Amino acid sequence: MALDDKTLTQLAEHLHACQRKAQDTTKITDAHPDMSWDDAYAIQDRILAAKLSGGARIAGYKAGLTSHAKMKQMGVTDPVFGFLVDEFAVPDGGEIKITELIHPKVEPEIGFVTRSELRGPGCSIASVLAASDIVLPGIEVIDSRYRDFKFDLKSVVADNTSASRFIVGGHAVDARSVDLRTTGIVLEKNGEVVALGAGAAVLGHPAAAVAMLVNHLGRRGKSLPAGTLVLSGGITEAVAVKAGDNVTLRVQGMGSVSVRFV
Ligand code: 0L1
Ligand code: MG
Repeated sequence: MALDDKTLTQLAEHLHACQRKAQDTTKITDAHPDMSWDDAYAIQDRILAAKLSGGARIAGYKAGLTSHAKMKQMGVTDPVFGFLVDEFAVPDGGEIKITELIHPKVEPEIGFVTRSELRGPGCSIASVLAASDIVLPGIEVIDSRYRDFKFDLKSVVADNTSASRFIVGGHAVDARSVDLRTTGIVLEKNGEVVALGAGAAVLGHPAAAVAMLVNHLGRRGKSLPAGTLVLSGGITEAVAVKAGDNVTLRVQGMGSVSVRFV
């Protein structure tokens, strides 16, 4: 660790406050250029601890920056991982108040729900599929707390990988009954197609992102419990939204999931 305990706590409190108040900030590595990866995840852990002590429950995990389109958009080469809590969940067809967010963007994703515990290292696509119950369409709403999305990867990790809202819905299917590499998706905004792709855009197979998450947790002495939702990462680049926008994600063989920004 490059940062001391007090600094980690102060940075977590700052980023958590920015998320709750929908206020932006400069990236935290500007003031702490030596911040390490362990520091970044320690800050994220402190934000989670604050949410749990405030009554929130873990709703799942997310992998981010998992597609080449998104990596190119962000100028990075590695995925990142974050947590989802119940306060981020929005029902299928529900509304999100734009005033509660800073500069939201939506990402089309495949959600996995596990039926048995997954533990790394050594987790593979095959182990994820064997341990998965269902897969279903998911829209992730990201809302970086960093001004104008100007950040580096460590700052993004500390900021819980920009997690802010998520919506899952449509028709869940058996994870082993579909070829997720060739599963097509169409993202619509106000009835217009704004992005399209296939599951293979996520690291060759969306389950690869889940396996990387499990191996990441394993390195930190943690596992992915049975019954956990994992958003496996944007299949396309993220699309900006504003008040009045209706967003629908259609996933081949799994129906659609929608959300409205008001
Ligand atoms: O879910 C993600 O792909 C994480 C994105 C983090 C960077 C951003 O805010 O765009
Ligand atoms: Mg995402």
